[in-house]
Amino acid sequence: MPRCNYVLSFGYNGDASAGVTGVWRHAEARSRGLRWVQVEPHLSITGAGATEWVPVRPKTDTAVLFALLHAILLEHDWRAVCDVPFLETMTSSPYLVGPGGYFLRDPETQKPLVWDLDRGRAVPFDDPACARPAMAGEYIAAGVEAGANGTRRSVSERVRPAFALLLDHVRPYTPEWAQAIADVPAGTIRRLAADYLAHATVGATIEIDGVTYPHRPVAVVLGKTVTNGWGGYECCWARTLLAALVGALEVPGGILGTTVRLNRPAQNRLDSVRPGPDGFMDQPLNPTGKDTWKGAPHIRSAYRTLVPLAANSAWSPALSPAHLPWLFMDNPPEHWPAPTLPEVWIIYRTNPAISNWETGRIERDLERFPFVAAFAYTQDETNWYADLLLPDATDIESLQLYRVGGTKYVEQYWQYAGWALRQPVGAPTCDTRDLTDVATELAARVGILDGYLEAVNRGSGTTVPLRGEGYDYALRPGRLPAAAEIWDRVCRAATMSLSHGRDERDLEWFKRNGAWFVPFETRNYFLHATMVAKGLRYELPYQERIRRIGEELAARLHERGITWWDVQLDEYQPLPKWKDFPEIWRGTAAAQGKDAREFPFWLLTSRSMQYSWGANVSLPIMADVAKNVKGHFGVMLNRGAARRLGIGEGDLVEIESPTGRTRGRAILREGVRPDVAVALQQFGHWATPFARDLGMPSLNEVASMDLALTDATGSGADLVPVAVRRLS
Ligand SMILES: Nc1nc2c(c(=O)[nH]1)N[C@H]1C(S)=C(S)[C@@H](COP(=O)(O)OP(=O)(O)OC[C@H]3O[C@@H](n4cnc5c(=O)[nH]c(N)nc54)[C@H](O)[C@@H]3O)O[C@H]1N2
Ligand SMILES: Nc1nc2c(c(=O)[nH]1)N[C@H]1C(S)=C(S)[C@@H](COP(=O)(O)OP(=O)(O)OC[C@H]3O[C@@H](n4cnc5c(=O)[nH]c(N)nc54)[C@H](O)[C@@H]3O)O[C@H]1N2
Ligand SMILES: [Mo]
Repeated sequence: MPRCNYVLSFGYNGDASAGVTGVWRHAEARSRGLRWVQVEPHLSITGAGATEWVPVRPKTDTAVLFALLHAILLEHDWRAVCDVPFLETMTSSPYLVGPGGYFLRDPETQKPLVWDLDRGRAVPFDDPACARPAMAGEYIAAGVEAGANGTRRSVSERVRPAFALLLDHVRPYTPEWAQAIADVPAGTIRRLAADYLAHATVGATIEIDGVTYPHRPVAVVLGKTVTNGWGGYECCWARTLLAALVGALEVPGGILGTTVRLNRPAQNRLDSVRPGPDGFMDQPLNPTGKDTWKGAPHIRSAYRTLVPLAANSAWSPALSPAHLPWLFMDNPPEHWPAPTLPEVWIIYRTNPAISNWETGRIERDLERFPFVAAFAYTQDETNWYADLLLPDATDIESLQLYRVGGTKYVEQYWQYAGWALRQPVGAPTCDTRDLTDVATELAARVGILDGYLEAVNRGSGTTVPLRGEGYDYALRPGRLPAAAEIWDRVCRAATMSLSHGRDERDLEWFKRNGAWFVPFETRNYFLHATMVAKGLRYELPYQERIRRIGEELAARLHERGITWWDVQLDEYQPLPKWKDFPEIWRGTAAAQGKDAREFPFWLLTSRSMQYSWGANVSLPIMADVAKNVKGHFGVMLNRGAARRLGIGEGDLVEIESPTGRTRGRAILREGVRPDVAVALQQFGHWATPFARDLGMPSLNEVASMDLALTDATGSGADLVPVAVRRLS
């Protein structure tokens, strides 16, 4: 955002969801002339501040993105408008693809081959003498294709560069085709493509901290209903490719990542750039080989078994299909471990009985759990089912040192990085304990204290290893350290590691000063220079590995007789295709023996700046602020559509899906598509004080938990086909 001039946002609602930093950055950028196009079915807070609102049909973003690719690649002269040197040297574009759909490789070195136009023959991708690799055309070349499960196949026939396959791939996706699907005029799509290219300034450079970078001030950003569920993979591929086409990946002005979540080391993006196979930046996927696949789920959400893309870091469980265990509780699928009830279920700072889909099912299962313990500061819908309620020491009653600065969060981009302390601001109001003390004592009582202390020494839960070069604050085995002692050691290790041994700050220092920083150079924002220095490429546009792991995962699952993940397996395509994504959600009706035409609206959700998930819904002051912002507290409907249904402002309406019902007051607006209804955040509380009196509808009461709505990455999306009617 500090350097971007043109944003195409598909449902990214950053003026509500990106915190005060995001709002401030957007405002600063607009005042220096940033253009922001919001493609989204309703006019969100972010759309309201944008240059233009494009009201797209829900779950059809893939079509618009594919048509943008079509317009750029086939209606413009791609050699003139794209960043061809970037595509040639930093992507898989020139890699030759054989008839089997795998890269053509040198039989000896196994390196992927490119076609050298000057020498008229295939050479390894990293041949320094190859100045002009072919991007288009068809060539006769010999080599091997390395397929799934170690298969090798010799090839001596027509092969094509990946980029040529891309050109063919997007040919059917014309703006007119997209218009019919997404309800976005073909002319608009063409104009957006041209504006995107005009703002990309391909060829321009900028100097930052003495380093010369490409300057590509354009970005395509995606919101969570677009990146999640069916269509998410296709949208992520298309938007990253749109960046790659103009060289706007990880350069000033373009798309940048935030904290590393899957690749190690987790705290340093530049160091996480490492060589992987075939000249690409490493991206470790969960193995799918016959001897390496994790056939027995090690965790109920089974991400190492079903989702190679989720990798295996501390963050991976958060990306995993966490609804599957709930879904399988009653109807376990074939050839899968029999479901068991958790003997003890401990819940802390989450409220699945409100925030998960199909909340009724969650509650039925909670009733069956033999023992539920909840840390809580107020009653809520999940801890209603607890056998044991433990008063929690909340954020202002307990200790934690946490990372701040750098590029840690979306749109943060600080010139400093460091640590801040959260600490008690007064005496506890009741008999509470710091969760760190609870964890330590639990570890001791179940007999794993030393293992627990060693995990803390390694940095588990804090991200700070307590041993490092020139310091050792490790906890010794056999003794129960108090929370303050643990955090004192974390404070010292955190400051010593970030200052390379120059500064040691203890807990007392942090209690007095609050936070501690070192400079964070702007060049640390961008991976580009590191990618160039290490000679690495992005695995785009052709994702050979996706095809291979898809075939391998299919083989592994089928060897076990598992066929219920077959639809998900279809998604492993090296160049993803359009599927009728909205139809997947409409299919819920038929599965329930109902007619999809009875549910002509889409119920969507959107973030409210005033609410943090459901964490502060019990605070009257938040409602007091929120009621001044459009959308609180009811269901937003298009004014004309409401009139046709006889619904007036403030009328009580019922929202019905094939699987459930919810109700709320109508809020009429022009800024909602006529086929859309919007209910902010996750509400529908019945136990949480104050929130239970707000009368907000709940999307999760009408959403269904369903394998058919789960994509290959194990995710679903917060949207439901519904009927809307007035209640008398
Ligand atoms: N204030 C506040 N900030 C938050 C949070 C919070 O609870 N409160 N939660 C945080 C978390 S955990 C998350 S995941 C992020 C989410 O942040 P965002 O991804 O920005 O998410 P939302 O506002 O939930 O959804 C964005 C928009 O998606 C649109 N939408 C729905 N369906 C479609 C579709 O098919 N296509 C398109 N183009 N748009 C669609 C809706 O109109 C909605 O306005 O926010 C984070 N920030
Ligand atoms: N309808 C709908 N559903 C959604 C979404 C949506 O946009 N729409 N978004 C989805 C997304 S992206 C996410 S990330 C999830 C988030 O959903 P959850 O992770 O379930 O988050 P919250 O609803 O905030 O639940 C937090 C609970 O912790 C309690 N709590 C708050 N502070 C404290 C504290 O200090 N100590 C203790 N012990 N408890 C505390 C609150 O009372 C609240 O009940 O929701 C998902 N569900
Ligand atoms: Mo989220």
